Amino acid sequence: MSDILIEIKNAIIDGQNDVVKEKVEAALKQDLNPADILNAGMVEAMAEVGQRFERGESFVPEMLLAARAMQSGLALLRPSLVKVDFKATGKVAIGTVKGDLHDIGKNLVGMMLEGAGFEILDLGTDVAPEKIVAVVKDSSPDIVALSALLTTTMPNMKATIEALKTAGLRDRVKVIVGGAPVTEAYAKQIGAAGFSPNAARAVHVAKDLVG
Ligand code: B12
Repeated sequence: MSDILIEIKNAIIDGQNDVVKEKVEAALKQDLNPADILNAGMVEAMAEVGQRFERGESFVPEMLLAARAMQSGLALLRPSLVKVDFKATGKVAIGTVKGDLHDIGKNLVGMMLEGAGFEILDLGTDVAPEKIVAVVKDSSPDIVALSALLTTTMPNMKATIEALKTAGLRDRVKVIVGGAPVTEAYAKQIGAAGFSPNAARAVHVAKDLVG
């Protein structure tokens, strides 16, 4: 892995906002592939931060600083990731489920879908099933994309699908799900139309559903 990617990864882990910005800018100037900067540098860093948290070597403040540094880097990568290819059309309402505040993965999926030509309605984090029902009624998205990073909030994906059923809207929209603890098997079990373990594949899943 190139030195600059290692530097980006370490700066995110250490929550060094300014260093991340400087290094991501430098990497882009060196014409490094934005997908490599994202995956090898940035996403890897968040995985490492999670492992340290799990081992009791770092705590919520460190995760927050790393998340802030990650978001700064992502903002700089955004223009390269969102070069719109107008082939796909469709509207995606995306949000992190109720009780869950993790939004980095959701934002990335939103950016990649936007880059693939989808119109994105970003509902933010901690989105209750009733809110999704209201959005499907009022804005008629083709796809609802739900993110969850906690095993305790994953059941709110199921609750959202149930709420859509109860409101008689289940057939009007395709629900796709993702997030670190979510699996293909879980997606099937709750009746979701699609799942992806990452943002790049989420684009293919979404395109297949509207195609
Ligand atoms: C950063 C972080 C935080 C930050 C979040 C900041 C933010 N703005 O998002 C803060 C500090 C707020 C935080 C808080 C907490 N966190 Co936290 N956090 C993380 C961490 C380190 C990184 C998450 C991340 O951004 N990953 C990078 C992104 C790019 O990856 P991703 O989210 O998985 O997304 C990718 C895919 O999953 C997929 N995807 C994601 N969403 C979607 C949606 C769709 C539709 C599709 C198709 C695909 C898809 O595509 C994405 C891009 O490739 C993870 C560790 C980890 N390994 O996940 C822990 C982690 C998720 N957190 C954890 C915990 C326990 C907590 C807290 C409960 C801690 C506490 N005691 O307070 C709180 C809960 C707060 C809440 N109510 O939500 C645990 C969860 C354990 C579990 N099994 O439930 C983890 C796994 C850490 C650990 N190893 O223990 N956290």
